[in-house]
Amino acid sequence: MQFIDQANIILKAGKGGNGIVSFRREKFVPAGGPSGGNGGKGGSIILIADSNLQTLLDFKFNREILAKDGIKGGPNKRTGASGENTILKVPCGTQVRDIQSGIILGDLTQDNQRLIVAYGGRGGHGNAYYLSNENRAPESFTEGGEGEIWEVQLELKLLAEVGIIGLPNAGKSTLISVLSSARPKIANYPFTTLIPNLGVVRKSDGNGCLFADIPGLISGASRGVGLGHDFLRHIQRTKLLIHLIDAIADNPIDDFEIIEEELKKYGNGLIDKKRIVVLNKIELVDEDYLRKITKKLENLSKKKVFVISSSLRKGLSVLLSEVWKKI
Ligand SMILES: Nc1nc2c(ncn2[C@@H]2O[C@H](COP(=O)(O)OP(=O)(O)OP(=O)(O)O)[C@@H](O)[C@H]2O)c(=O)[nH]1
Ligand SMILES: [Mg+2]
Repeated sequence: MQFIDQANIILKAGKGGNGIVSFRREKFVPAGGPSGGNGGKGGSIILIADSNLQTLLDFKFNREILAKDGIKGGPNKRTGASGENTILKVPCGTQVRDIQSGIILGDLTQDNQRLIVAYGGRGGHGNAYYLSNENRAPESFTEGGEGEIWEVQLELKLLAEVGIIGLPNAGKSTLISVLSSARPKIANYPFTTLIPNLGVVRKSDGNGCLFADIPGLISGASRGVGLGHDFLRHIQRTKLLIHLIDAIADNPIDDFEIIEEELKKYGNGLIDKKRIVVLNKIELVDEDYLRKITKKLENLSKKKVFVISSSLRKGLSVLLSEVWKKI
């Protein structure tokens, strides 16, 4: 499945129903008064966040969304029925932006949070509304108002608190699979993962914390090379990054610097995110070498470097306690 995290849609709210002109015609009442009713309101378009949804896929093929028009007024001062509202479910974390002005109309982060985007038109007045002492038989009425039309961009930003980043094949998917119940594909070649995987990691108090395995970061990602640029956007909302480095890479120090450089170049404050630097696959290198690169990385990053083996599940609890401390 393709990972859709942006969709442009047009929302057209319903038109209000027209008011009508009519006069009472009753037996024994020679000149009935005006009785034209008002039109009903047009339906609005309302977005609701739903925590069961993960993507904006539903909107890819459904670009124009309508709400029902209000019904025109009836005789005997009957108001027409309002048009039904259209309710659109979106994943939690969807931001709604007006394309024309660029203004953010709302940010749907909580389950069930609602945002009325396009308001339905008001109903028109029937001639009964215009009855006055000066005019006992008004023939005026108004048409229903047009519904609002908004062209909006929906953008889903993952709401993971912790992002796992690193070059392809560093072991990001393996790490999320041993920490959570996520079961992403794992293989010994780069670009196995094409969309971010999410997994809930349990703390000792039982509360969950959402981790994301962010794939596709390579040199040039911040300029749009590869898939990584799309995913750098997701990183913006994480509180903490785990920067995973493959200890058996040709040059783990260069690998570290490549990712750091992309964070810096992307801007948007990514380089200031809290980070934990982690060397993975440590059972495959000898201790002297491990000590040497750990030291180099610590000097370079000015942070304590954690060493783990995801496959052997070594060093994970020490790493997690550091994560909980940092968020
Ligand atoms: N020996 C060893 N192998 C590991 C360890 N962690 C991951 N691997 C292996 O490294 C390879 C890549 O792991 P993935 O988890 O797919 O790596 P990734 O970072 O998700 O890679 P992409 O999705 O391509 O970006 C797989 O063959 C894993 O089995 C580890 O701690 N020790
Ligand atoms: Mg992967």
